[in-house]
Amino acid sequence: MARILITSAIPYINGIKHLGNLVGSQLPADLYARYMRARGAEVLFLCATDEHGTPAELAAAKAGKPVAEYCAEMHAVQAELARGFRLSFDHFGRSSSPQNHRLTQHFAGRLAEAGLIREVSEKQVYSHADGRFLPDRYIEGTCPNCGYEKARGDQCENCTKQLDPTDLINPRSAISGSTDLEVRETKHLYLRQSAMRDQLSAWIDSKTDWPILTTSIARKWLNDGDGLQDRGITRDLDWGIPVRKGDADWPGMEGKVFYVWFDAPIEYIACAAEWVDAGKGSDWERWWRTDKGAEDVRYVQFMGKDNVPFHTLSFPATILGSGEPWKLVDYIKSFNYLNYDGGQFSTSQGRGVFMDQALEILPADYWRWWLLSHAPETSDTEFTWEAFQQDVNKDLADVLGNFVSRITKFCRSKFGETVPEGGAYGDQEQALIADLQARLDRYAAHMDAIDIRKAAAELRAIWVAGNEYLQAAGPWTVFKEDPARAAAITRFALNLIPFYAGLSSPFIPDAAATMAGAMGVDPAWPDSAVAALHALPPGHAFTVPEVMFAKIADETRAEWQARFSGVRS
Ligand code: B3M
Ligand code: ZN
Repeated sequence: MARILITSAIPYINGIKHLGNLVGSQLPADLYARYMRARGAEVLFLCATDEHGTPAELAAAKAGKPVAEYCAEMHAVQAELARGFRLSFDHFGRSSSPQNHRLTQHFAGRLAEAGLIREVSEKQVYSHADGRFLPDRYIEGTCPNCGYEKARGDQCENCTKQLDPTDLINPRSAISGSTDLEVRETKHLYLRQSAMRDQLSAWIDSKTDWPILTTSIARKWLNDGDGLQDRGITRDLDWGIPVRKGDADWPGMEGKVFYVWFDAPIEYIACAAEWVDAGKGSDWERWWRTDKGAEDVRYVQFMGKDNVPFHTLSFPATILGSGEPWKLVDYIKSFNYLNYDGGQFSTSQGRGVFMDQALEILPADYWRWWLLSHAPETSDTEFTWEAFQQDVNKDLADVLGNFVSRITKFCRSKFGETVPEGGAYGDQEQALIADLQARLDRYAAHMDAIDIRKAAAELRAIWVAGNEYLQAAGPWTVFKEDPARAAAITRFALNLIPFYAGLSSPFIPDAAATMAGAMGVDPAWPDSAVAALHALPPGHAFTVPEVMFAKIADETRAEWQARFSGVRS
């Protein structure tokens, strides 16, 4: 049995994710996890909240809460939304977990022993009023280049010039506004990624089957400018994983924490340990250690393109540098951006539709279907309300929902709520079986390759084929002349419902459960089209399901469009 480890990029804790975030990692990861389980693979699907860093501290301060409390609350909120979208994580962990503390400190210790860490003295801005060092982007002042008064310490938004905080005229803290700042000397740890350049480069070169989007970003960072830069992995913050060398203190690093991007990917591993400690599994090392059973695991990661450098270079540098037999990723599926109605989704500006809002107005399946069938795989794509309304109404209501409703209602009225007997399948049915078998094979091939839009297009075509069959066979007309033949058509069409449920389940799990439930079966992946279409015997009882998908009316669409046109308050 195939064993597949699947991780989604772990969402930041500071706020609810928008639909662009969702379609860029968690949702496609869930699609793949559901598909692989349906195909009989043993799957471990992990995600977590990414809880460290300045943004988490600031969001907690804004909410007027201690940061640990804020993170615990927001974790619960995100977990609930994940359930709402039917994200089938085996565990939804937390990067602030004790397991991640231990593992992160362990990796740092191993890297130090391997000579891959160097200490660097830096000058950094300290704010007396805030009682803390300020990251570059939390210092504001006047741009020396263009005079813009709200330039950030890392870059001027107005003229795009890259800046150092000390370049700013009249610098102040972006947190408190205080100008009582001082440049202080501070010591940090750097991971010597540059020493691993050849090893990483060879590893990336060996990944000939990866999406171009993934490898092109990795190569750009490997080869740009001076090549792979060493990277600071510690910060002067209160909230985070204390800098330690395994179990031991790290002299000179007291009071410092690891950089959020150092510990966040390690949470992929820690999350498996959390899964075991939560009593959901018995052995996490057989997923993560190639000396303990993970050598035959296929590990697939999902993420937005902005996260690719950290997963193709930094995290592999941590793993390889440890010198221990940890599992490296086998395949990285990355995504471009989903834009929103003529602009970008933006968390900081509250622009677009956020996960909680989406579930307030429609059930998960509508969003899952539209987002996945428009996944930004080869280029950025755009969400518009018109496209959403049109596609959902057509694919889900007119094609799939209508098919299920029409045939179950027709059967109920003419033959009752059991699969009718009599009549024989003929050329029309043979032709459809052949067509569906070819489509089933193509659909499975696209899903295996994680070609999501192509898979969605094939699934849609499978739904359409059933609808066209029913239209052409016309049991309602045939019934008048030849009730036995009408019974055969009806039986065949009813058999399409569990077939559709099995195939559709990774995309629209709730509707699939409704379809299968109405037919008195569990959604299951079909062995073949011909077997599936003979599965429900005459006499098998069924029920007419409730309306599966309501159409979105023009007025409703306009209302939503207006409601979400501005900025979230
Ligand atoms: N939290 C960024 C993001 O949500 C970051 C991903 C971490 S993956 C280890 O886009
Ligand atoms: Zn400027």
